[in-house]
Amino acid sequence: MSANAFPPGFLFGAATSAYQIEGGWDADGKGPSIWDHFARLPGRIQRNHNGDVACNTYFDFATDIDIMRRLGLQAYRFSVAWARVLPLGRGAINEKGLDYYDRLVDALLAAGIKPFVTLFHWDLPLALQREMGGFDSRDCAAIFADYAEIVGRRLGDRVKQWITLNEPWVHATLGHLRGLHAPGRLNPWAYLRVIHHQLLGHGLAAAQLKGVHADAQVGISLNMGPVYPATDSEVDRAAAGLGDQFINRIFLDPLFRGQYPEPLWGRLRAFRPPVQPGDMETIAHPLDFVGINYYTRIHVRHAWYVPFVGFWPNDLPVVAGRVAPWRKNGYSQMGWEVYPAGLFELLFRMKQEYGNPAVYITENGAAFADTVSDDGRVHDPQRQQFLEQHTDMVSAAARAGVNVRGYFAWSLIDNFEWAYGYDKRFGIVYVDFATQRRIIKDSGYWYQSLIQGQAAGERSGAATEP
Ligand code: IFM
Repeated sequence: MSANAFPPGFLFGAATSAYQIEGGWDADGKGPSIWDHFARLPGRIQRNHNGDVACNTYFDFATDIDIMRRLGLQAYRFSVAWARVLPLGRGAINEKGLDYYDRLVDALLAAGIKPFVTLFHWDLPLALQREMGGFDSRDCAAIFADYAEIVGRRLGDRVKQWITLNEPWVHATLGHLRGLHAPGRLNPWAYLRVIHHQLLGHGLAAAQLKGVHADAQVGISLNMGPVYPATDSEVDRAAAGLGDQFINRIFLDPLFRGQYPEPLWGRLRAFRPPVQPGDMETIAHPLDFVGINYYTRIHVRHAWYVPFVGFWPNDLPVVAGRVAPWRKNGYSQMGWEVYPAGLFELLFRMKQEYGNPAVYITENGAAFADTVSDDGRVHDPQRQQFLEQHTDMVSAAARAGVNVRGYFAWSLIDNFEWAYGYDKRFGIVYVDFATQRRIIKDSGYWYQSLIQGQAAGERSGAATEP
């Protein structure tokens, strides 16, 4: 493989999720989700935005597929709104909801774009939250797997790549521990239950998906970030180890090693859910691929006052009287440090510590304050540079022997950025939310040229050279 090339068959795509783009929140029999409810609570979302209309893709996906085709995307990752398929989360199926995804998949395939389907990207049917506390209840795992099977039966003849859960850490942490996301709970006792039950749901769903289509490739998307100590002190280094377990290994270890990471798991014994015989085997059933969602790295410091874990993220600009060295790097509009080397580090770690599984970067991108210029274009040099630097790291990781198979920019289009509403734009395509007009940003054109160059290299055989 030559420098800055990617392995043969490497896929370039872009990603979205249902609540963030679809709109049509109650169209054609869809049931309410926890996000439909949460976003209506005053003050929960910046400027009280919500996903009722979003990018209107429930009513028009053709426009975006046309854009994907122009960009040369080879794959598109989207999520299914559980409550569109099962308005109450279980029981009666809403055929019109399934029809929508059926049409979407057909249109993607007709455009030569491979669908990657996520089954749960946080928009749990509200009925399941009300009846059982959602994933706080063990029952939700089996209910999720049944829903996965229903979608698998309908789409699995054409969809081969499945992602059970998107960022289960975020759903547990922001949704059940910190109350910043739906369902808005602040309950430390629910936290590990929600993690364990999501993992169990993942394992059960993987088995059921493969049960209906033996050739289904099933993975999971995890938000990951390397964790660094704020200083070189022993206590901060120990804090970083715990931070890594809290953010990364809490999912990686059960999935790849069949056990929760120590010493974190022991420290949290007061909060642990009952783990039943067979659970860890179900969770650790071999994955076909793992999805990494990468945005930034994390610094932590020892914090004696934080019970049980004893660490806290360090976002102070000054450490021990000096400007923290990592403050020298750029930041996105989210306040997240731009740190491309972290992506290489995570990828290489998958090779070194977790047996070199197939990996897709299922999300990577950045929000910047985009505007439409007088020339009608959206010039977003910072996002373009972000994508260049990160895709370079992916290429470098592939050259270092990491089994990386594809890269999805987050996001295809500007969309509803959860608690931040529509003010944070991650798209490589700009959306004018008043008119639903799309404008391909400069970063989108740059991505198009990367893909074209790679495809040309593959045709001439360059990408397969050692
Ligand atoms: O928009 C989100 C996405 O839904 C999940 N991963 C992170 C993105 C940016 O915050």
